[in-house]
Amino acid sequence: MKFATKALHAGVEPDPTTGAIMTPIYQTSTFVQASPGNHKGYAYARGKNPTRNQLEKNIAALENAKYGLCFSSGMGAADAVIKLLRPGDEVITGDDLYGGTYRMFTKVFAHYGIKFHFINLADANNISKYISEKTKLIWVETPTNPTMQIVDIQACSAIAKKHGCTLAVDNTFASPYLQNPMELGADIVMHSVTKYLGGHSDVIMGALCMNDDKLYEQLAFIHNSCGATPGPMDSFLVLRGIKTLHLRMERHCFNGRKVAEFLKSHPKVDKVYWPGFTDHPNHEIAKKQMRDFGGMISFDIKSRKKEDAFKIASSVKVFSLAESLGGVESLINHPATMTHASVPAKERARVGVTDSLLRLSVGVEDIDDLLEDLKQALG
Ligand code: P1T
Repeated sequence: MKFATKALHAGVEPDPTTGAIMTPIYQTSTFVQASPGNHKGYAYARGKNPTRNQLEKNIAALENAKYGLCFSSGMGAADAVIKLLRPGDEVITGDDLYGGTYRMFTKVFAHYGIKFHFINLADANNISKYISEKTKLIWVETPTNPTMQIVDIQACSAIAKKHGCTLAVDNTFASPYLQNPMELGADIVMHSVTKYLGGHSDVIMGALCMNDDKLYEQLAFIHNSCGATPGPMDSFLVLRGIKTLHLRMERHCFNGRKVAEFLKSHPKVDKVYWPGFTDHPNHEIAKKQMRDFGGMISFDIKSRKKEDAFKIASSVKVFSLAESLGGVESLINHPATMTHASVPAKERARVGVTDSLLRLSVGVEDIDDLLEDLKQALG
């Protein structure tokens, strides 16, 4: 089945009792048993819920994976992966990550005796300098949030396999429409479903996909035991959102390119971070592992003044100033004070997350209105 067909149909069956074409919202916490243990495959909804199960199958199909698990947030999904580790284990990850992921690694799991190395993964060879027998996990975000670095998934997978450690890829920025990390050798694909998969800024959710039976069993155990599972209404909304993922992504990519080109030629804009530019340092890798370049763009302004960045962020009329991304509506974000505020200023500066950096999630509105809006906001 091709992507567009899978988006609509994979894992989704008409309701067996009524034939309803839309997956019912099984708004129930528990399921009646004829005698103890004698049930129809569903006992308690933290463990299994039919609406959620259809969504899990659907997302797994989009990532060409055997298994999918949905969580109550992207962070809930990432949390489950780190819970595979033990005190003394080490993780190699990028130095440009979503601020919340960085916060969870440094402020929660570092206290459990897990060591995180935050390194520049734009050159995967850097991993060799930090890898040891203690390394159990390589955690990659690509494209990265917010500086749109591209990490070579295949190169990371070769290193992970050689050293017997797990490779997890946060595929949130690309979505399964643009990139399928399992096909490039990842063991786990993670999503903030909140973003492109949900697509309508109305749900917080996460997901993990994997092929390995043992890894699935371990993660499903953590999923049920720790309980960060989403409700059926949210699962329904995401199933509905995914039906147009391919259509939305086409427009995100089209609009993203136009906005990136506009910003690049604007006299007040200095640097534009977007992997579709031929002069992006890892453009060739992006071309190899992604189908297109998406609608996420960051840019720095020539004045390098925080006040000027704030003025732009507050002057937009079609774009909205808000955290998050991947929804149909265009958003602008000031990473240093919003999404990446928990990353220390020194660390932020090292990767280019300056006080004058702005990030755009380019939505699916008419491109003329988006360009007009940016033009007037930039002044
Ligand atoms: O918000 P949540 O669903 O828990 O997902 C966390 C997350 C994980 N990974 C990446 C790459 C992300 O971008 C996010 C969430 N990011 C934002 C809210 C943001 O505006 O960047």
